[in-house]
Amino acid sequence: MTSDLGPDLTEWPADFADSYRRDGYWRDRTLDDLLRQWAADYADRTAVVDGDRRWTYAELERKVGGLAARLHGLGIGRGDRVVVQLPNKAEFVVLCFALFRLGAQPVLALPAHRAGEITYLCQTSDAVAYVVADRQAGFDYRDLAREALRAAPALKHVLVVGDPAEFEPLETGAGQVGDLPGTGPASDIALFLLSGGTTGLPKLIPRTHNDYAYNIEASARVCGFDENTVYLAALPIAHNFPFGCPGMLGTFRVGGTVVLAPSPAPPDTFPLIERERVTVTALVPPLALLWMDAVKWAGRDLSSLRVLQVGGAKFKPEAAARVRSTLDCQVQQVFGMAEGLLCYTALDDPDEIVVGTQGRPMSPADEIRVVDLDGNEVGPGELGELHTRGPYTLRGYYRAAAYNTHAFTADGFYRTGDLVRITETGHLMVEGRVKDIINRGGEKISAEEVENHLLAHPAVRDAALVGMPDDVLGERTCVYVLPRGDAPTLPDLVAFLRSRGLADYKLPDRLEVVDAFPGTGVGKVSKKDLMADITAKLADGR
Ligand code: OOB
Repeated sequence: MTSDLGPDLTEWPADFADSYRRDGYWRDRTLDDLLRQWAADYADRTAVVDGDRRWTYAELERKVGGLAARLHGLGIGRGDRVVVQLPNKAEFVVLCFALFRLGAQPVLALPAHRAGEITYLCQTSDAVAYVVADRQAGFDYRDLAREALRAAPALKHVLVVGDPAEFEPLETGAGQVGDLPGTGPASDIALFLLSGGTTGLPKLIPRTHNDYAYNIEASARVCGFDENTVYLAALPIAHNFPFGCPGMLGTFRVGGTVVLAPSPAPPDTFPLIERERVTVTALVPPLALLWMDAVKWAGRDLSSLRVLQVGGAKFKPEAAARVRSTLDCQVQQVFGMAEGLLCYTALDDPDEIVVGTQGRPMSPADEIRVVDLDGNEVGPGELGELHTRGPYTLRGYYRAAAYNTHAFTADGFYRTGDLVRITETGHLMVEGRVKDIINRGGEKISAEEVENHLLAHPAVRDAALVGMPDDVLGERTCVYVLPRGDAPTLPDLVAFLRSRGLADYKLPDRLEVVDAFPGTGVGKVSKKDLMADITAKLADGR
């Protein structure tokens, strides 16, 4: 489909699609085909563990059939978007596959998202349904649903895991399996992931069945997953990393077991690792640091853990080097993005590579270029912006034709906005970025999005959000404000942003009130100077 804003899916050019098929990257099987295959191959093995619930592959497949029938009965079908905002619960797994079966497309929101993000997602995707849990971590998602219903006219159904209040319950047990219309071709969009987005609002990333099936298949292979893999989903499962890199889906691909953790905190995860004999999990760097400390006093047996994957933000070499001595397992660095490209260090790479680089592109068909400001390729070892294209990297964001013209090169490379260098061995080292995003411990914050909200505050004439160094999170946020009249305080701004429905992780950590912004000479704020300013203040202990 194409809206006024652009196509839903920017197809790969025919010659690329042909070669991806010919070379076996795309196999024209949908994610639903894969589930059916897994249910046949691994029927009695345990697929999912969620608290006391343990489902075999056959049970999972039956529940998917039941839920798909029920959703079909509600009128949800091929090409419909469904915004899914669930914690790491078994219902999430059934729901995703039920939607795949119907050819409906989950839009994977994070539990941290609030009205600002959710209403935007429902509106932009024309979602027909929104699925939430009743209450989680002290927050009532049904309130969010009420707001979304007011803001998004296309929204017909709100389905709730737990107490539905005035909405419909999401029941994964019942449902008569009847004839269903079928998923559609594997070249269709299977799901939407969210990008950090350099402009005001997050962009929707269409991932096709073909591209995502390859994503999980190749990831599982590179990461050595097999039927003995017990994967702990500790990060929010809707994120690409635990969802499919190789994550949950990569574990299913090989008949392993996925254990869902209610949170990544050691009191929630360590007992699960001990009880389920977890072999591998994925974390962002701040959580890896926390685990390395917590293991000393936790008194839990983590000896089953073989591999700790770390990615989402730069994992410093000093920290990476400590993983083995603290957690007694191997570390694997993962540099990935919801847009596609995945780089992994190999399990048999020498220490200096595992500790000092962010790995290598996982596919022989991944094309990468490192370019200078003029778009010319730089030499080996030199710093430049990473551009990439390949069989699982998008060619365009959803309904964003104008944005796509500069997010991609004319020949279809995605401009990642990441500054990297490539070592002689072909490994990438991520050194920074050119995009205006702050990476707060793996959570991506678009400076422009927060600034736009702040401009609506009566005491803010102008605002510039920058990252400031932080030992644990890598970066936190500092907002520079030119006041209008009396200067606002940080609590004022935080309360204001909350009232506008912004997720908590986007709230600024620090405020600096100034009477002028440093310029770049072309009328733009020099964020480089602001970052230097705040870095110097922090170094002075101010
Ligand atoms: C993952 O995906 P996103 O979409 O949340 O964020 C992508 C961005 C990258 O462009 C880069 O700026 C940063 O996150 N990033 C890293 C990194 N991994 C991601 N920066 C430095 N070192 C790393 N290892 O974050 C993501 C998706 C799939 C797997 C793993 C991470």
